[in-house]
Amino acid sequence: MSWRPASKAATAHRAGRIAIVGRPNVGKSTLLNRVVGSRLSITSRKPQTTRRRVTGIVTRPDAQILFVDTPGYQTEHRSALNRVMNRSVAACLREMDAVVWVVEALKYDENDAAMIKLLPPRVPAVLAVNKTDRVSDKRLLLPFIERLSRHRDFAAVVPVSATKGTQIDELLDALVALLPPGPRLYDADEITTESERFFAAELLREKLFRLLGDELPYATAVEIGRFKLAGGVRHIHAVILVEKDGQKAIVIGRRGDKLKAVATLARRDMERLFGGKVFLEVWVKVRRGWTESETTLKRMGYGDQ
Ligand SMILES: Nc1nc2c(ncn2[C@@H]2O[C@H](COP(=O)(O)OP(=O)(O)OP(=O)(O)O)[C@@H](O)[C@H]2O)c(=O)[nH]1
Ligand SMILES: [Mg+2]
Repeated sequence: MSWRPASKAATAHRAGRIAIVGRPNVGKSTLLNRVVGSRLSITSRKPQTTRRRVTGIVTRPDAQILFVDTPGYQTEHRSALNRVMNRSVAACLREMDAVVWVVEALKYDENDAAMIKLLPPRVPAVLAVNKTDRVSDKRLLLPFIERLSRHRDFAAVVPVSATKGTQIDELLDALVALLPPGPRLYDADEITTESERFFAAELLREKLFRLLGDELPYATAVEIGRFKLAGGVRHIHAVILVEKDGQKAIVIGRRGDKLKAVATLARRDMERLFGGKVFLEVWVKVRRGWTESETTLKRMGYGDQ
């Protein structure tokens, strides 16, 4: 039994799930990393970096939010992989207490339009206008926001900058207000529900997105084989999959230079995230047409989250 002042009793603790959705490249993963305060979700300058949902946990005294970063929703590219990614966004929306729809300041295209149509009317939505640091004349934001607000009755509209951290607390306050009352679902110090295996594969994929040319990242995937913790060291065996022999040669590079750079950068990030030494072995293999076969994608674990 404890006595609490009336004001505190009135603000019940809240908890729930919030999806971060939007077209590719608007900064959804950067936003997830910003709210969680850790680099959980991989990012790059190239669209469609995120392929699977990534959950990050934010714990405040008044609330616990499970943020779910999702693949960018787009309708131009129609491979089996793209279909699976789009389906994953649509499926996840049904399980959410609220959504934050991310757009890029002053940019609105047909993918944004397709995304907003997908938002279920019964799920409350907050509009986050990201990359405001790029807008020198902030007066331009108001007509842009007004235009978007015609599409839907948003619970709140918050201009933010995920890279600079501007207005992030305002965004979190607006989102917490939409959550149902309830206790914490996870311990206060937990930041994710994903496995170390998942992060190992993703960190390698991030380096492929960052170090390879414009097309090749889209033909690559990463699978983790052996993952063993022994004597405080993680021994990780990873395979980079490509679609063609020629692509394999490029990923490996002259005298193995490219592969070495990819593996070194990924290993350093893994060591930082896992807080321990990593011994990483990486191979490159050809799996023909993996982006075009739903059966292969299913076997690879895509789309079954
Ligand atoms: N200037 C600026 N750039 C940003 C901001 N947020 C993200 N970016 C950049 O935008 C690019 C895309 O960011 P991501 O977080 O990977 O975008 P995403 O929406 O997750 O993209 P997909 O996973 O491909 O759908 C990266 O180069 C980020 O650094 C921001 O607030 N300001
Ligand atoms: Mg992303």
